[in-house]
Amino acid sequence: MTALHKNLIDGEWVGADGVENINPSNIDEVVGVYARASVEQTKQAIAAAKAAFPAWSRSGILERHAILSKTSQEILARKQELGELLSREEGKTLPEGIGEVTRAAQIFDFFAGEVLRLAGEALPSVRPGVSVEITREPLGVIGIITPWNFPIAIPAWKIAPALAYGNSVVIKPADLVPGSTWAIVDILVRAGLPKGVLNLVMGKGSVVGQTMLESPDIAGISFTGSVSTGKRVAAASIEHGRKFQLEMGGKNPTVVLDDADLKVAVESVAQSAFFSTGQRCTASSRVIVTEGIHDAFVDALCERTRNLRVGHALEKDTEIGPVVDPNQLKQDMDYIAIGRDEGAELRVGGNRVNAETEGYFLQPALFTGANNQMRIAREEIFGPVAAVIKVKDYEEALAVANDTDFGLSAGIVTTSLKHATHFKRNSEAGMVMVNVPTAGVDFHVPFGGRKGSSYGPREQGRYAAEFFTIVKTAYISAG
Ligand code: UN1
Repeated sequence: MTALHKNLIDGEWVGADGVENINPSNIDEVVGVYARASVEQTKQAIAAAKAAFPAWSRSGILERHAILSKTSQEILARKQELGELLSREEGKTLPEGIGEVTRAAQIFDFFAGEVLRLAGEALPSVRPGVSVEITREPLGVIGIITPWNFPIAIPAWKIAPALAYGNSVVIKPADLVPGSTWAIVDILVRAGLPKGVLNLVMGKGSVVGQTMLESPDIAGISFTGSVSTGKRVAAASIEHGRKFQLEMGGKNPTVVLDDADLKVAVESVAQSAFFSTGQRCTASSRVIVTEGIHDAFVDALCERTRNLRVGHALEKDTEIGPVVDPNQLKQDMDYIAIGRDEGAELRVGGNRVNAETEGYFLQPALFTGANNQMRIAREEIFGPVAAVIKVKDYEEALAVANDTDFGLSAGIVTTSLKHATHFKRNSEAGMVMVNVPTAGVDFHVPFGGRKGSSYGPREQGRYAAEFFTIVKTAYISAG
């Protein structure tokens, strides 16, 4: 019997039954059984967070620092075990799983430090004898809704700043991958978090998420997920006059210019397009290549793609783990068929792969001869599928790169300082990558996009304060 992992509501672990969390590398393997919260339980969690907020918002900075720091240390000490759990529930390879767990530890460490650096501004008023103080205060109850593709890093980069700045939290992890979030909630509680400050409500978006959206007691929602759900978060939040922050899709370009170092270009594109099974909103799915390097680059990228080892996430030689579930696999396969119908040439992959265990294995698919009007170049697929688009020169490459509804991350591979500098300034993306992959970001600097990719303040680094706090301006006279 697999033990039931329960929800955490007002300091109590609650739940009588749950659903199985299945390993996409081996669908016969149950990773664990996880409770699903009801509407009533979600309401109780929100009420608990509301009740816990006044005391927590006034807690000492040393208490908050110590809890976040201890959490970071335990996550790091258990990175092998938690990395395996993550790889088993989500399907990314073990090195990617351990890397993501390490990132979560670093994020808690960063925000443990930020607690000690909370500061405001003091300045003179225009009125003699009066001074002005500008401080940041916590918002209240933060609702956190996270996606399945980064089961520990994204919960960490929302929970850590929320708590550091003195907010209480209700978190709903993705129904597909509750295990990693359950583990960090357990660690935070044992690190000394007072009851009610952090509440975990695993379960379905239509039940748990919807109850959160409808609650007048949630002061801010931080969401990462699909564009369609993001729009619902926005509409419901405006209704309640609440703050919201959305990270949604991407259709990230990588531009490869004639003067690129071929090896850097191939590695950068293979990594951006296919690693983590392409299941990153920062993945690059449009590869925009100028004509002078096009054929040599395509030959080298085809070779690299063909040789990518797809298999069980925990196997030593695996480079690309399985797709997360049957729905996502169907979406990937549908888009591969759409690409062919649209007239792009499927040069490598796109077929299901067998392994010793039954899982959702897919050989990364590379299209060439695509154009930017095709659906495979406009819609987010969220799988290991990329399309090469041939262009004449840098100017056309930049125009094609920017011709998209999204604007999260954009890469360029070039040895030209002139073009790199121009691209950095003129790309309509929130993050620009010069000679580095579009995916795989640092934990201490702002993360976020433009256009249809994001809404609201940036996440991560010191910029996280923009969302998780509210500014107060005080005028003080000695009287
Ligand atoms: C990364 O590329 O390192 O869901 C992070 C996503 C992003 C996170 C990407 N929010 O893919």
